[in-house]
Parts: sequence; structure tokens; C-alpha cells
Amino acid sequence: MPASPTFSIAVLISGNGSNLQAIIDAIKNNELDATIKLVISNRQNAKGLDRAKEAGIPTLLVDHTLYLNREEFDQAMLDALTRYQPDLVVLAGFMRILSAKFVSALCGKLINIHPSLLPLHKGTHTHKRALEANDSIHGCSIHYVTKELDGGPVIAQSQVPIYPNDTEELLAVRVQKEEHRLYPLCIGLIAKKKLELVDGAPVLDKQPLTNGGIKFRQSNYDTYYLK
Ligand code: NHR
Ligand code: GAR
Repeated sequence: MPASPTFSIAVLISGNGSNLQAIIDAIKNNELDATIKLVISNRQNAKGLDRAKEAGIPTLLVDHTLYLNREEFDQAMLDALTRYQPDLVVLAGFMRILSAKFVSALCGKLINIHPSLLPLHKGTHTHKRALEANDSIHGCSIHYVTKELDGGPVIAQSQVPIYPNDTEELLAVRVQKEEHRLYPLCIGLIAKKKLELVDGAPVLDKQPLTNGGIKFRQSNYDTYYLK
């Protein structure tokens, strides 16, 4: 039997690209059986572009400031994705809101990592807002992207504690450490066809995923599921 082709992904970034790096490293370390076909950035100075080049991955700059409106910017990215035909498109610190057309063209094949325990703290400045709200736990969520901003069905979450004298910076580091484990793991579940979107709802091992998806806690990945 011929070997099935490797699961392919495209990663969209705007900045540092530490999540991109975590995916690159997971592939390199054989923890994730996938290949990154393309990295798109909307910012020329994104450090993630250097990380991609370093790893020998094709890169594309689609500078949103050069387009008349969001639709034309999105169309330029969609054209590139149509050329590369990835199995999955991964938003990793991508900071531009995507149009309904873009999202529906990639329905079930577009995921995002968001630095909060959704549905809490949608949008930006999530660490600051978690501190201001006096939350005692915080974390990150992976979700399928829909036209509702940060409102698509959640696949998995990882929790971290918030300590009394925490700062935004300390919290960001703690959450990002979880992001770097959670994202490759979720991509792996999708690559292995264990996880998919069926009629708008995430399904894991043929069971619908409810209640904010698979739950992880800091340093507790061995247990895989938390009750
Ligand atoms: N697009 C859709 N349709 N749905 C989602 O769930 C999306 C999305 C695009 C990006 C990531 C998201 C996050 O994880 C994401 C989810 C940017 C903004 C934002 O306000 C909000 C949420 C997210 C990303 N962006 C400003 C804008 O006008 C620009 C901010 C900037 O450039 O720094 O696009 O939080
Ligand atoms: C990550 O923490 C991600 O959750 C967040 O930006 C960071 C990007 O880091 N995403 C958003 O805030 C989306 N609005 P990275 O570029 O180092 O992966």
C-alpha cells in the first residue's frame, strides 16, 4: 500500500512566532507527524519569518497595509493558500480579524490559539484583563475559527494559576509555555483524524467534545484528560 501523504499545514503569524517555533520543533523531534508548507506573515519585521526561513520553510509576506480593505487582503492570503493546498491552516499569534468569506472558504480547516480560557477574555490584552478581573486561573484555548471572533468551538484548553503578585509579563510567560505544548498536540490529533469538525461541532474519537474541549493543567499533560 502506498504511504499516505504527510499531513500539511500553513501557519499565519504576525510577530514573534514562538508558537510557530514550537510546531517546527515538535515536527523535528518526531512528536508531530506533519509538514509546514507555508508561513504567511502580515508584518515584514515578524521574527517568525526568520524562524521559518531558518527551518527552510517557504514564507510569504502579505502586508495588510498595502491592501484597500480587509476583503482584498484576505483574498491575497486565500489565493496563496489555494496554491499550496494545506490540510490545515493554523493561526499562531496572527493579529488581523478575518472576513466571513475567508473563514467559510476554510471551514473546518482553520484553528487559532487564544491566550485565555474562552469564553473569558475574547479579543486582545487578555493577560491584563485576567489580572484586572481578579481571576485565580487563566490559560489558553485552541478553537476552530468561525466568523464570531474568538467564538468558534473550543478544542482544548490549558489552565495556569494566577498568583497574588503576578504581572502581565509573568503571566504571559506561564501561559505561553502551555501554548507551546498544547498547539502541537492539537494539530497532531487533527492530523491523525482523531479530532474533526462535524456539522460545526468538534468530535474527538467519535465523541462530541463539550464543555470547553479537552482540559489540561500546567505540567499535567501525562494524564491527558482531566476529569
Ligand atoms: N477572525 C475570525 N473571523 N474569527 C476569529 O475567531 C479570529 C479571527 C482572526 C484572528 C485571533 C484572535 C485572538 O486569538 C483571530 C481569531 C486579532 C484581533 C484584533 O482585534 C482580535 C482577535 C484575534 C486577533 N485585531 C485588530 C484588527 O483590527 C488589529 C490588532 C493589531 O493589528 O494589533 O484586525 O485573539
Ligand atoms: C500568543 O500568546 C497567542 O496566544 C497570542 O499572541 C501570542 C503570539 O505569540 N495570540 C493573540 O493574542 C491573538 N490575538 P507568538 O507569536 O510568539 O506565537
